[in-house]
Amino acid sequence: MKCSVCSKEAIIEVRWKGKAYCETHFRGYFLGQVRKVFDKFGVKGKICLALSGGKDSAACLEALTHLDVDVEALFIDLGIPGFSEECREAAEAIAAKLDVDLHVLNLQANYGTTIPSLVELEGKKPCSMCGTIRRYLMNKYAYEHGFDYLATGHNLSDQLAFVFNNLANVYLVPFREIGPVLRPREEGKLVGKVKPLYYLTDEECKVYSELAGLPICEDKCPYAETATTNLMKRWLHSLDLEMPGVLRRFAESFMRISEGMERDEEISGCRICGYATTAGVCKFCRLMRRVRRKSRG
Ligand code: Q46
Ligand code: ZN
Ligand code: ZN
Repeated sequence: MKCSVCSKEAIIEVRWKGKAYCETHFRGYFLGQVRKVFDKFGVKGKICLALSGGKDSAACLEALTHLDVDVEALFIDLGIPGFSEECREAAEAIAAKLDVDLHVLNLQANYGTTIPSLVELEGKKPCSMCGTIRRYLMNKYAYEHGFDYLATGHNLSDQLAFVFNNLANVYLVPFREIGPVLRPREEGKLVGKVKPLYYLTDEECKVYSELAGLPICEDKCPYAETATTNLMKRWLHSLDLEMPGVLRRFAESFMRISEGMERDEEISGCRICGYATTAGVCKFCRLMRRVRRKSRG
């Protein structure tokens, strides 16, 4: 297989474009797709990138260092034995290699709990609590430290797996978050959100992070297998092999549907912490309240 631009040996096929690329031209394509999100949606200002230590957020941070943006990274230590330490070391090594400032937030130190102790207390699915906690803490950190946008390493495959997972549960509220950019909303102290890898697949992100030689954490979270989104991802990737480009077309269709949905549900400040909620007290504060009650006895 030859590169469609320079006819050197290609390292990857980008099937939706019907093109193959060598290392240099693949990097150019990848950065072009990232730049497209910023240019198309006019995302500017100070960016806080949620760095997990995994391939996607690492690739995302590396790509952002090539753009004209002011970026810093944030790592959240969830207290998952073994896994969190490995991820934290990787995040530190990645940030050092890319010369980006890294901030670390520790769930145990700040809130006296960890994901395993929440799982024990609540007996609920770890990933949904983990998602609530990470979304809440990332937004709060970015808001309090004057960032304009919070960037996450969600790629096209993640995005679609998330939507199909919600469709499978007849849960349509997050549909309106399908696009690559969400504007800030002051009424719930919500910073803007940007997904720079929105147009890129899992495989493209993996290849990019390998080419960049980033010291990522390859360990899997011990709870990962409980996430049904992984099943969705496997299904989507097998579909994409048979129907090149179908992932991008799904994303495009979902974006159009979401544009037609009633926008901007009522958001107010949580009665306890002041951050966004549609229910008086936000999910994070409700979870912490239950944890305190249960820990007391
Ligand atoms: S860290 Fe958290 Fe993931 Fe672990 S508990 Fe689930 S959501 S799998 S990306
Ligand atoms: Zn080439
Ligand atoms: Zn709250």
